[in-house]
Amino acid sequence: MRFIILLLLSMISYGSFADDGYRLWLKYDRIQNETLRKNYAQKLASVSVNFSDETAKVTVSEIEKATSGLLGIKSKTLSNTAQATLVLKVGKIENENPEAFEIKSSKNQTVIISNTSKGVLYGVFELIRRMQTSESLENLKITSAPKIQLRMLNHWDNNNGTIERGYAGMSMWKWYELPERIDSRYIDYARANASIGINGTVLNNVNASARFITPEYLGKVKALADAFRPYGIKVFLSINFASPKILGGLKTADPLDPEVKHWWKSKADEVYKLIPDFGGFVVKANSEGEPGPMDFGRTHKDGANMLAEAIAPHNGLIIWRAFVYNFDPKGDRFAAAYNEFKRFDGEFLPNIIIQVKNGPIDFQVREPISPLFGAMEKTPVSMEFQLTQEYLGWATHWVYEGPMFEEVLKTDTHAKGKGSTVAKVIDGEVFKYPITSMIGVANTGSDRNWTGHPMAQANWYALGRMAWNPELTSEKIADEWVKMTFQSDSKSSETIKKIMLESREIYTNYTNPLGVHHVMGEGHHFGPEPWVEKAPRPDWTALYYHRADSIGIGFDRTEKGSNSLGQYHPDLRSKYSDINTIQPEFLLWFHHAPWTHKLQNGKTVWDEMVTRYYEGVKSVEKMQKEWATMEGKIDSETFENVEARLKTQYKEALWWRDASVLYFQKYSKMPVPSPYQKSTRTLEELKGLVDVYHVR
Ligand code: BDP
Repeated sequence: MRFIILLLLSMISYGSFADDGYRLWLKYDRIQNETLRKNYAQKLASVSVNFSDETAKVTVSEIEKATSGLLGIKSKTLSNTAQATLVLKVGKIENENPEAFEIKSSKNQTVIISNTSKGVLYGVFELIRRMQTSESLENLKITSAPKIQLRMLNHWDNNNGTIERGYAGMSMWKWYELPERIDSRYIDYARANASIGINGTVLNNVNASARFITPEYLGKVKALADAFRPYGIKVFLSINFASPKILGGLKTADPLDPEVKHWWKSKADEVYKLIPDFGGFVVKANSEGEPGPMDFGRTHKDGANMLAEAIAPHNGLIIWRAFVYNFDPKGDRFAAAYNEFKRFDGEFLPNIIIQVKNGPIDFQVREPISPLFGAMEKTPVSMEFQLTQEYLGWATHWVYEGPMFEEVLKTDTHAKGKGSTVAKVIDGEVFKYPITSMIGVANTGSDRNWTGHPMAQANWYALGRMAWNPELTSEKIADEWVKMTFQSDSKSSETIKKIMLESREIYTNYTNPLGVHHVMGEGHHFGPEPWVEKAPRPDWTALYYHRADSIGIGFDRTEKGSNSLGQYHPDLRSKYSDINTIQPEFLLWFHHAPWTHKLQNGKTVWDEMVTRYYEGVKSVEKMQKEWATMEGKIDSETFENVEARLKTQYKEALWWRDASVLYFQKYSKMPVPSPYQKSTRTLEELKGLVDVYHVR
């Protein structure tokens, strides 16, 4: 008996409840504060809905889930609008954006109204978020409209169930079960996306198998499109440019060939016959070995325009990726995308958007912005961020990407004078783009908690929130996410938020200090391999980027070097061009700095680099200590999961630090400054760790 009482008592504390993370930020556990709960319960006691499409059903079902979970009540559905405490209404509102909504509340009634049912669904999620984050529902007068039209995830999923650069299990799409079986996970995926305003999903890898547009697969894609539609989510597919050859048996895939054009037109017709609201095609062409128009002596413009023409009668979109770089021994990969696309500005058809990775190289933990933002005045460019942590420690490093997104979005391109931030370029304000989009390369997989590292859910959340409003701060987003995900006491929430906000800089310090970049393991992209000097292509080595020698380190992109800096507007360029005034975080992106060069804090480049590597590792220890205080404050399963991953992160941070310092020391020939101690491991030992960790 005594044992049972003790057991029950211990279960009352948060710590004994296991939570597998499946519910993401839509946790809906009972709100502990009774006054608040009662107040909300009054406001959600009854609901009336004036529309009856499939979105209405899922909207009401979401309210039911939230109220029964958060409040412990079952809202009554009333047909009498005057009596309902919550009114959901499709009707005309001032803001013409079809996804905009208003929430207005008086003492006895809260009204959520939008031009479309989808907008109402977004409004409902906003209301639920307010309850989850303990905000008042009194006297609301909210109008919210997304600043970016297309807010999407791109899954790099293959038809065989693997995920390119996926670290959370296998693909969620069970192609072999589709179209007959709709896994309930698809619905929860759609709910989660809708809750943060994501309205598009690219189902497959940009390195695309042509199979996805065969009749067999299109039937499966249709089943997913049907499942997502009530949640306002459109599906897109990545296509293989050589499909007319691979599937159609044509001799060529030349975009100017009449038969090829015809093939794509009928393919587009076939797709839209099945899925009338299909979003469009994403194309990775002539990049990293993928086929493209250049295989036939044509250009990106020719390829994109041909497809755009094929899909235009159906209002489809071509999302053409700017991630292209051909190795030029005298060139600089940094400059490749700009060189390829800037010259065609204004020559792309109106249903084309050029999708640009945030930085000029490839999803490094810190990159300056791609010079294409601010350069394309007549062709819309969109933002591609990477949620899956390919270069950010896979699933064992805790990196909240919000601050990185924010840093990029706030960067001023100066394209149309001061204040032409990347956010304002991609939301269309600066150049009046007719189409706008932000995409995140998804970090989801079949793992029960979706993202492998429980904290990586926050990156998915942040992408959606920032795509809705690119001016939201990463701090505000972290605050929401923590409150919704953990429903923890305020002190614990603050601790988690603090770790999140520091985590990206910490990772940067022990992996890529002062703007070192592309020094990760070759091919698999895990752990340090600054010593890679040979690879299938020189611009896949680390040496190409860090250029360490007896004099110094870093890539000179000033006029004296590759002059890639010249691709920025002069006012942005001047932020980076002077080695004495550049922000140290970007130093080695733009300068080959002598090891002995003094930074503004008086330290040499070498000493500062080493300091950052060592302080980075120390910060992981601090993260561990701070996390330890969460024991018993949040559910035990998440607590233990993160605790264990932090141990691995610490081990790997030490690896990064020691390998990098020992390797670069071969060039600097300078001692590890006190109080830091030189590693007792040898460089050879550290090089071998990649096999110990089984990552290749
Ligand atoms: C690189 C990845 C590669 C992707 C490529 C892309 O290593 O797997 O296919 O990006 O974005 O970073 O196309």
